[in-house]
Amino acid sequence: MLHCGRFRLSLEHPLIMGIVNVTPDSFSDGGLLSTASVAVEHALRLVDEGADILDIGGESTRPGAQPVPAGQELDRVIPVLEALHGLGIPLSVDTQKSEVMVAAIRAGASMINDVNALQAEGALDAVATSSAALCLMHKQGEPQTMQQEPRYRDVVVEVQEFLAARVAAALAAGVARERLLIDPGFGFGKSLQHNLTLLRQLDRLDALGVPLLAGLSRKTMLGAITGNAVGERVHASVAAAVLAVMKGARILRVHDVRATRDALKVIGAVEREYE
Ligand code: HH2
Repeated sequence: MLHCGRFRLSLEHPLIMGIVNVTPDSFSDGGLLSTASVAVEHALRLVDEGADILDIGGESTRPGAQPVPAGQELDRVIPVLEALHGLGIPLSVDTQKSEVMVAAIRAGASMINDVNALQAEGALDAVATSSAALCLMHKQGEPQTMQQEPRYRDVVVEVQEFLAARVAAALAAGVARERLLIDPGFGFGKSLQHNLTLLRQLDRLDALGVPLLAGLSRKTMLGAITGNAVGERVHASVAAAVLAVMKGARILRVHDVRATRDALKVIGAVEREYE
Protein backbone atom coordinates (compact mmCIF):
# COMPACT_ATOMS: atom_id res chain seq x y z
CA MET A 1 0.00 0.00 0.00
CA LEU A 2 1.32 3.41 -0.95
CA HIS A 3 0.19 6.22 1.35
CA CYS A 4 -0.51 9.08 -0.99
CA GLY A 5 -2.26 12.01 0.67
CA ARG A 6 -5.90 11.04 1.25
CA PHE A 7 -5.44 7.94 -0.97
CA ARG A 8 -4.19 4.43 -0.24
CA LEU A 9 -2.95 2.81 -3.44
CA SER A 10 -2.56 -0.92 -3.71
CA LEU A 11 0.59 -1.76 -5.64
CA GLU A 12 -0.33 -5.41 -6.04
CA HIS A 13 -0.87 -4.67 -9.72
CA PRO A 14 1.23 -2.03 -11.51
CA LEU A 15 -0.26 1.45 -11.78
CA ILE A 16 -0.11 4.00 -14.58
CA MET A 17 0.95 7.57 -13.93
CA GLY A 18 -0.14 9.73 -16.89
CA ILE A 19 2.10 12.68 -17.77
CA VAL A 20 0.52 16.14 -17.95
CA ASN A 21 3.03 18.74 -19.09
CA VAL A 22 2.14 22.37 -18.56
CA THR A 23 5.33 23.52 -20.26
CA PRO A 24 5.80 25.19 -23.63
CA ASP A 25 9.22 23.51 -24.08
CA SER A 26 8.68 19.88 -23.09
CA PHE A 27 10.28 17.56 -25.63
CA SER A 28 7.31 15.30 -26.13
CA ASP A 29 4.40 17.62 -26.87
CA GLY A 30 6.12 20.55 -28.54
CA GLY A 31 4.24 23.11 -26.47
CA LEU A 32 0.74 21.88 -27.27
CA LEU A 33 -0.08 21.63 -23.60
CA SER A 34 1.19 25.05 -22.69
CA THR A 35 -2.07 26.42 -21.40
CA ALA A 36 -3.93 25.25 -18.34
CA SER A 37 -7.16 24.50 -20.17
CA VAL A 38 -5.46 22.32 -22.75
CA ALA A 39 -3.54 20.57 -19.98
CA VAL A 40 -6.77 19.90 -18.09
CA GLU A 41 -8.42 18.51 -21.21
CA HIS A 42 -5.40 16.29 -21.80
CA ALA A 43 -5.49 15.11 -18.17
CA LEU A 44 -9.16 14.16 -18.47
CA ARG A 45 -8.38 12.15 -21.59
CA LEU A 46 -5.60 10.29 -19.76
CA VAL A 47 -7.99 9.42 -16.92
CA ASP A 48 -10.51 8.17 -19.48
CA GLU A 49 -7.77 6.00 -20.98
CA GLY A 50 -7.00 4.43 -17.61
CA ALA A 51 -4.47 6.57 -15.75
CA ASP A 52 -4.37 5.78 -12.02
CA ILE A 53 -2.33 8.88 -11.09
CA LEU A 54 -1.61 12.12 -12.96
CA ASP A 55 1.83 13.74 -12.85
CA ILE A 56 1.60 17.48 -13.48
CA GLY A 57 4.79 19.31 -14.39
CA GLY A 58 5.48 23.01 -14.95
CA GLU A 59 9.22 22.78 -15.62
CA SER A 60 10.78 20.59 -18.28
CA THR A 61 13.75 18.51 -17.18
CA ARG A 62 14.62 17.33 -20.69
CA PRO A 63 18.33 17.30 -21.50
CA GLY A 64 19.37 20.91 -22.19
CA ALA A 65 16.24 22.43 -20.60
CA GLN A 66 16.54 25.76 -18.77
CA PRO A 67 15.20 26.16 -15.22
CA VAL A 68 11.95 28.09 -14.74
CA PRO A 69 11.42 30.61 -11.87
CA ALA A 70 9.17 29.32 -9.07
CA GLY A 71 6.48 31.95 -9.75
CA GLN A 72 6.13 30.84 -13.35
CA GLU A 73 6.03 27.17 -12.36
CA LEU A 74 3.27 27.93 -9.85
CA ASP A 75 1.30 29.91 -12.44
CA ARG A 76 1.37 26.86 -14.68
CA VAL A 77 0.74 24.09 -12.17
CA ILE A 78 -1.69 25.45 -9.55
CA PRO A 79 -4.65 26.18 -11.88
CA VAL A 80 -4.36 22.68 -13.34
CA LEU A 81 -4.25 21.12 -9.86
CA GLU A 82 -7.28 23.11 -8.77
CA ALA A 83 -9.22 22.11 -11.86
CA LEU A 84 -8.42 18.41 -11.39
CA HIS A 85 -8.75 18.23 -7.61
CA GLY A 86 -12.28 16.81 -7.74
CA LEU A 87 -11.35 13.93 -10.06
CA GLY A 88 -10.91 11.40 -7.27
CA ILE A 89 -7.49 10.14 -8.32
CA PRO A 90 -4.14 11.15 -6.82
CA LEU A 91 -2.43 14.15 -8.40
CA SER A 92 1.35 14.25 -8.39
CA VAL A 93 3.41 17.36 -9.02
CA ASP A 94 6.76 17.06 -10.76
CA THR A 95 8.91 19.77 -9.19
CA GLN A 96 12.30 20.36 -7.57
CA LYS A 97 11.36 23.54 -5.68
CA SER A 98 10.24 23.49 -2.06
CA GLU A 99 7.91 26.49 -2.49
CA VAL A 100 6.16 24.76 -5.38
CA MET A 101 5.89 21.56 -3.31
CA VAL A 102 4.25 23.39 -0.41
CA ALA A 103 1.79 25.28 -2.62
CA ALA A 104 0.99 22.16 -4.62
CA ILE A 105 0.18 20.12 -1.52
CA ARG A 106 -2.00 22.99 -0.29
CA ALA A 107 -3.82 22.97 -3.64
CA GLY A 108 -4.52 19.25 -3.36
CA ALA A 109 -1.47 17.36 -4.64
CA SER A 110 -1.14 13.90 -3.08
CA MET A 111 2.35 13.18 -4.38
CA ILE A 112 5.56 15.08 -5.00
CA ASN A 113 7.72 13.71 -7.79
CA ASP A 114 11.17 15.25 -7.49
CA VAL A 115 13.84 14.40 -10.08
CA ASN A 116 16.27 15.93 -7.56
CA ALA A 117 15.22 13.50 -4.78
CA LEU A 118 14.45 16.34 -2.30
CA GLN A 119 18.07 17.48 -2.20
CA ALA A 120 17.28 21.19 -2.70
CA GLU A 121 17.67 23.35 0.38
CA GLY A 122 14.54 23.00 2.53
CA ALA A 123 12.79 20.53 0.20
CA LEU A 124 12.71 17.55 2.55
CA ASP A 125 11.56 19.69 5.49
CA ALA A 126 8.89 21.28 3.30
CA VAL A 127 7.20 17.94 2.60
CA ALA A 128 8.12 15.78 5.61
CA THR A 129 5.12 16.76 7.75
CA SER A 130 2.61 16.49 4.90
CA SER A 131 0.93 13.21 3.99
CA ALA A 132 2.01 13.33 0.34
CA ALA A 133 3.78 10.39 -1.27
CA LEU A 134 7.32 11.26 -2.33
CA CYS A 135 9.11 9.95 -5.40
CA LEU A 136 12.90 10.09 -5.03
CA MET A 137 14.71 9.92 -8.38
CA HIS A 138 18.38 9.47 -9.22
CA LYS A 139 20.11 11.79 -11.64
CA GLN A 140 23.72 12.61 -12.32
CA GLY A 141 24.42 16.30 -12.97
CA GLU A 142 21.93 18.94 -14.06
CA PRO A 143 19.61 18.90 -17.10
CA GLN A 144 21.65 21.54 -18.98
CA THR A 145 24.77 19.36 -19.08
CA MET A 146 23.90 15.90 -17.74
CA GLN A 147 24.09 14.07 -21.08
CA GLN A 148 27.51 15.42 -22.03
CA GLU A 149 29.65 12.63 -20.63
CA PRO A 150 27.95 10.56 -17.94
CA ARG A 151 30.37 8.21 -16.15
CA TYR A 152 29.88 5.55 -13.48
CA ARG A 153 32.05 2.92 -11.80
CA ASP A 154 28.99 0.68 -11.65
CA VAL A 155 25.76 2.38 -12.59
CA VAL A 156 23.47 -0.01 -10.70
CA VAL A 157 25.50 0.13 -7.49
CA GLU A 158 25.79 3.92 -7.62
CA VAL A 159 22.09 4.44 -8.28
CA GLN A 160 21.26 1.99 -5.51
CA GLU A 161 23.61 3.73 -3.04
CA PHE A 162 22.22 7.16 -3.89
CA LEU A 163 18.60 6.05 -3.52
CA ALA A 164 19.37 4.22 -0.26
CA ALA A 165 20.87 7.44 1.12
CA ARG A 166 17.87 9.52 0.05
CA VAL A 167 15.43 6.98 1.53
CA ALA A 168 17.43 7.10 4.77
CA ALA A 169 17.32 10.92 4.76
CA ALA A 170 13.55 10.91 4.26
CA LEU A 171 13.01 8.37 7.05
CA ALA A 172 15.28 10.40 9.35
CA ALA A 173 13.16 13.48 8.61
CA GLY A 174 10.11 11.58 9.87
CA VAL A 175 8.60 10.42 6.56
CA ALA A 176 6.83 7.05 6.86
CA ARG A 177 8.29 4.39 4.56
CA GLU A 178 4.77 3.83 3.13
CA ARG A 179 4.98 7.30 1.53
CA LEU A 180 8.16 6.62 -0.44
CA LEU A 181 8.86 5.61 -4.04
CA ILE A 182 12.22 5.31 -5.76
CA ASP A 183 13.12 5.80 -9.41
CA PRO A 184 16.46 5.11 -11.18
CA GLY A 185 15.91 8.15 -13.45
CA PHE A 186 16.28 6.75 -16.95
CA GLY A 187 18.00 9.29 -19.20
CA PHE A 188 19.10 11.59 -16.39
CA GLY A 189 22.88 11.69 -16.78
CA LYS A 190 23.03 8.22 -18.34
CA SER A 191 24.31 6.86 -21.63
CA LEU A 192 22.31 4.32 -23.63
CA GLN A 193 24.43 1.54 -22.09
CA HIS A 194 23.81 2.89 -18.56
CA ASN A 195 20.06 2.98 -19.20
CA LEU A 196 20.05 -0.55 -20.63
CA THR A 197 22.08 -1.90 -17.71
CA LEU A 198 19.68 -0.27 -15.26
CA LEU A 199 16.62 -1.69 -16.99
CA ARG A 200 18.21 -5.14 -17.24
CA GLN A 201 19.03 -5.13 -13.52
CA LEU A 202 16.11 -3.08 -12.24
CA ASP A 203 15.12 -5.86 -9.84
CA ARG A 204 18.32 -5.20 -7.84
CA LEU A 205 16.72 -1.95 -6.62
CA ASP A 206 14.03 -4.04 -4.92
CA ALA A 207 16.55 -4.64 -2.15
CA LEU A 208 15.78 -1.14 -0.85
CA GLY A 209 12.28 -2.28 0.12
CA VAL A 210 10.59 0.78 -1.42
CA PRO A 211 8.30 0.51 -4.46
CA LEU A 212 9.81 1.36 -7.79
CA LEU A 213 8.57 3.93 -10.31
CA ALA A 214 9.97 3.85 -13.85
CA GLY A 215 9.88 6.57 -16.50
CA LEU A 216 10.93 5.34 -19.92
CA SER A 217 8.14 6.81 -22.02
CA ARG A 218 9.29 8.30 -25.36
CA LYS A 219 12.81 8.79 -24.02
CA THR A 220 15.92 9.43 -26.11
CA MET A 221 17.22 5.92 -25.37
CA LEU A 222 14.21 4.52 -27.25
CA GLY A 223 14.95 6.86 -30.16
CA ALA A 224 18.56 5.65 -30.16
CA ILE A 225 17.43 2.02 -30.31
CA THR A 226 14.67 2.39 -32.91
CA GLY A 227 15.76 5.44 -34.90
CA ASN A 228 12.27 6.86 -34.34
CA ALA A 229 11.45 10.51 -33.62
CA VAL A 230 9.82 11.32 -30.28
CA GLY A 231 6.25 11.14 -31.62
CA GLU A 232 6.87 7.66 -33.03
CA ARG A 233 8.02 5.89 -29.89
CA VAL A 234 4.75 4.46 -28.59
CA HIS A 235 5.57 0.84 -29.38
CA ALA A 236 9.10 1.10 -28.02
CA SER A 237 7.73 2.81 -24.89
CA VAL A 238 5.23 0.02 -24.29
CA ALA A 239 7.95 -2.62 -24.73
CA ALA A 240 10.13 -0.79 -22.21
CA ALA A 241 7.20 -0.43 -19.79
CA VAL A 242 6.48 -4.17 -19.97
CA LEU A 243 10.14 -4.99 -19.32
CA ALA A 244 10.17 -2.59 -16.37
CA VAL A 245 7.09 -4.24 -14.83
CA MET A 246 8.60 -7.69 -15.31
CA LYS A 247 11.67 -6.40 -13.44
CA GLY A 248 9.60 -5.11 -10.54
CA ALA A 249 8.36 -1.59 -11.40
CA ARG A 250 5.08 -0.83 -9.62
CA ILE A 251 4.27 2.55 -11.19
CA LEU A 252 4.91 3.51 -14.81
CA ARG A 253 5.20 7.19 -15.74
CA VAL A 254 3.90 7.33 -19.32
CA HIS A 255 2.52 9.58 -22.04
CA ASP A 256 0.64 6.82 -23.88
CA VAL A 257 -1.82 5.64 -21.26
CA ARG A 258 -4.17 3.60 -23.43
CA ALA A 259 -1.38 1.57 -25.05
CA THR A 260 0.28 0.95 -21.67
CA ARG A 261 -3.04 -0.03 -20.10
CA ASP A 262 -3.59 -2.67 -22.81
CA ALA A 263 -0.11 -4.08 -22.22
CA LEU A 264 -0.71 -4.26 -18.45
CA LYS A 265 -4.01 -6.06 -19.04
CA VAL A 266 -2.16 -8.74 -20.98
CA ILE A 267 0.46 -9.11 -18.24
CA GLY A 268 -2.32 -9.27 -15.62
CA ALA A 269 -4.24 -11.94 -17.54
CA VAL A 270 -1.15 -14.12 -17.90
CA GLU A 271 -0.16 -13.70 -14.25
CA ARG A 272 -3.64 -14.55 -12.99
CA GLU A 273 -3.49 -17.73 -15.05
CA TYR A 274 -0.54 -18.85 -12.88
CA GLU A 275 -1.96 -17.78 -9.52
N1 HH2 B 1 11.32 11.84 -16.47
C1 HH2 B 1 11.03 13.10 -16.84
C2 HH2 B 1 10.41 13.95 -15.94
N2 HH2 B 1 10.10 13.56 -14.70
N3 HH2 B 1 10.04 11.90 -13.05
C3 HH2 B 1 10.34 10.66 -12.66
N4 HH2 B 1 10.02 10.25 -11.41
N5 HH2 B 1 10.95 9.76 -13.49
C4 HH2 B 1 11.31 10.11 -14.76
O1 HH2 B 1 11.90 9.25 -15.47
C5 HH2 B 1 11.02 11.42 -15.21
C6 HH2 B 1 10.38 12.31 -14.31
C7 HH2 B 1 11.36 13.58 -18.20
O2 HH2 B 1 10.95 14.86 -18.25
P1 HH2 B 1 10.72 15.79 -19.49
O3 HH2 B 1 11.99 15.77 -20.26
O4 HH2 B 1 10.26 17.11 -19.03
O5 HH2 B 1 9.61 15.09 -20.33
P2 HH2 B 1 8.19 14.52 -19.95
O6 HH2 B 1 7.73 15.26 -18.75
O7 HH2 B 1 7.34 14.76 -21.17
O8 HH2 B 1 8.43 13.08 -19.69
